[in-house]
Parts: sequence; C-alpha cells; structure tokens
Amino acid sequence: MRLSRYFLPTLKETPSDAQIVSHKLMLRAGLIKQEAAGIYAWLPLGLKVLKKIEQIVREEMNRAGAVEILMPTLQLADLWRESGRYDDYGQEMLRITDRHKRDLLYGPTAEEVVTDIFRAFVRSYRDLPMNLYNIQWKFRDEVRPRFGVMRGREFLMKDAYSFDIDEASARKAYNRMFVAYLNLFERMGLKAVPMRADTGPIGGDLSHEFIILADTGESQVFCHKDLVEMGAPGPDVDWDNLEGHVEKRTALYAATEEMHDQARFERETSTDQRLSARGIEVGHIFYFGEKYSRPMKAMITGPDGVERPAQMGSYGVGVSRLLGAIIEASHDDKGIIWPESVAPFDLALINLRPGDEACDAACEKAYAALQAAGRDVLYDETDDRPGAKFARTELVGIPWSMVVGPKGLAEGNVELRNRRTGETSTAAFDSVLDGLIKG
Ligand code: 5CA
Repeated sequence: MRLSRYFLPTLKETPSDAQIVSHKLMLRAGLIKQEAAGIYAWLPLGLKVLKKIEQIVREEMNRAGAVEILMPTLQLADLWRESGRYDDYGQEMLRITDRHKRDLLYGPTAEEVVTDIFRAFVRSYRDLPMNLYNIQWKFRDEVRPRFGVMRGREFLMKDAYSFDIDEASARKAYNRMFVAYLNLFERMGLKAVPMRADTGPIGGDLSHEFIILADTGESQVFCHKDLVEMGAPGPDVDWDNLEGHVEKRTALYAATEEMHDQARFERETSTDQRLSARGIEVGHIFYFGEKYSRPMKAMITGPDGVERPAQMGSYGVGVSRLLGAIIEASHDDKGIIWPESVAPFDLALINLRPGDEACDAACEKAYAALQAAGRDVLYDETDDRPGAKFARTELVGIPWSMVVGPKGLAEGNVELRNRRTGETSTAAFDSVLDGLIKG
C-alpha cells in the first residue's frame, strides 16, 4: 500500500476524553473513530488488525473442532421469552420494535438463537458432540461504556456453543475450548490466565475467565504466580484427552474478585507465590448444562432411545476488546508495538527522499519484490520530513522498517529497524531485502 493513497488519519494531539493508553493510542494511530458513546467506526488500520485477530481466533476454533456459522445481530424477543431471560436481562438489552409491532432485540449474546438452530436439525446422539461458533457484532447498552473498545456498547465477539449428550462429554467440550483459548491468546503475544469466575446472566456453575494482567484492567484478580509464566499447551495435543492440561492450571489458585476467597488463597499459596493484580477479561467460558435446552426443548435421543435435553456450554472471546488488551500489554512512549501475528502491515518501506532518482528506483524495486513475496508493505513515499515518517511508523507500531535514504544508497546500503527492540542495522540493499522476503 502506498501511504499517499491510503487513509491513515493519525492525530498529533491525544484526545482529552481518552483515559487509558490503549484508547489514546487507538485514536492517535487512526485505528478507530467514535461515532457515539461505546460505538466505533473501524478505520483501515484498525480493521486490518481486527481481521487478523479474528482469523487467529477462527483458526484455533476450527482446530478444536468447532464449526463456523453466522447468526443475525437482530433476534426475536420470543426466543428469549422461551428461555425465560427476556425480562431478566434488564436495561443492557437494546429492545427494538419492527413495523409489525413485533419485539426484536440486538443480540447481547446468542444462546437462544443457537439453541433454536440446533433443535431445528439435531435429534440424535450420533450427531454429537457439536460446537457451533460465530464471530458477530453484539450490543450491550452498558451503563458506563469506557476505555474505547475495551468496554464498548457495540463490540465484536466470538461466541461458541457446545452441545453434548451427557456431562462427561460436555466437560471434554469445555476442556477443548479451555486449551484452544490458551493457544489463541498466546498466538497474539498475550499471557492469558484462566481464573474461576462468576457466571452472571449467562448462568451455570462452572466458568473461567481468561485474564490479561494490566494495571488498567477493570477486574481485581488473585492468582498463583506460576500461572502467569505457564506457556500454552500448543496445537499438538490429544484433543480428546485434555484433562491433564486443564488440571495443571486449575489446581493452582486463580480467581476474580467476585469468586475470591482470601482465606483459601492464603492457605493454598505461600506469601511469595501470591499475586494480586488488575486484569482485563479477554475471554469467558461457561458450562451450564440444560439451562437453555430444557425450557427450549432442544432434545436429544441417546443410544438407549431415551430423550433428554442437550448439555450445553458457551465460550466467548472479546475480539474487538483484544485490540485494546494487546496495546495495553505492548506499547512504549512512542506508540503501539504490534506482535507480528496481528500487525496491520508486515513492514514499512520508508523513502527518505522521494523525487531522488536512486531512492525512488530502489524503493520501487523493493516494494515490487516484497509484494511479489506476499509481504504486506506500507510504502511511505510522502513528502513528510524523515522525523515525521519515523514518528508515524513508530506510533502505528509496524514491526519492521526498511529505510532508504540518499546517503546510504550511494554506498549501496539501507537501514533496517526493529520496532520492538529499537535496534537499527545498516547493510547492503540486497541482503536486507532478501532477509525481509524470507520473513
Ligand atoms: N455467551 C457468553 C459466552 S459466548 C458471553 O456472552 N460471555 S461474556 O458475557 O463473558 O462475553 C464474552 C466476552 O466478550 C468477554 O469475555 C469480553 O472479552 C467480551 N465483552 C463483553 N462485554 C464487552 C463489552 N461491553 N465491550 C467489549 N467486549 C466485551
């Protein structure tokens, strides 16, 4: 992408209404624009990162055996009357009436809709286990939308729903999501800690939140220090036997404020193992059995010929919130430092002297070669001063920069800059290009 033809509206000043660093940087780097309280338009750079995060989530869901669907954002109130949640959900639900005076709502979650889909087609244990997910916009009329995409009113969620014949099988489904979550957050450069959590309006009695530690987090959390350093199991696990991976983590104390038991915390961890910190909830998984399938009559016939309600769980990831969480975890005073897996561009190509024949020719050659190799390049061929170009590239957090200037080029050299380490090195044009092509 040539920067002069792109839409990258970066801001010089930090907007005064932004309180936390990720919100400030998302506005300054031109990722989002607020349209109403808690409602954002996604600008090109923000959209690219959102799509990359979405894709990682999708790949890890597929790997864990879940199947993607797409449910509508608008839902019939009658479905929620069937489950009994319509009146309970309260003011967070945006209720809408259509021209036929039918009650609709903008979905804050989709247990009812997915149960309705399931009961329309599935009757037999032979079709189970099943896990259906979608990545779709949700709306919750939060009392206090704040911190940008962290607590929005409209936000993008991955929500998965598992259906099983009995509790043992449903536990396996829960464990598959538990491990998939550890893997997908790790791919985004995040250390997510699973913690026992309150189930709130979703229901059930087994639930874990996945928490990123950050001072600006909204939740107070308490856990054993070892959990923070524990790596994810990775993709090469036996997906039908994950108890070991789950037990290894759930055996150590970890709880959010609502579930915290100080006496137990002190009993189960020594003083130097105790961590009490702020955290951001990036995912939340639930097992709630028959809570929806029983009232909505999503019945399954077992091998014994007996009908019973499907055993269900649901599993959410805050896809749009993750942009904020990743920035909170990875930035410096110059701007965002994107992990390569979610970066909006693989690298920036910076022409320090557009109009100079040698610089232009070298940049065009590099640009074409990098694109041919499948690298996503932001080519800065604007007339801005070098300082402004560097500052912008650092602000938007592109992992690598290839810097082409007349002085270096006279000796056949260009500069390579790494955003995370700040390291710069000067080397021959061809060798830098080769290295970037190979990735
Ligand atoms: N039905 C279940 C799981 S699919 C559910 O709705 N769970 S949830 O309420 O915990 O939401 C799932 C995830 O969405 C949360 O972990 C959080 O990361 C994200 N999320 C929830 N509310 C918001 C919000 N207002 N803004 C941004 N992200 C949110």
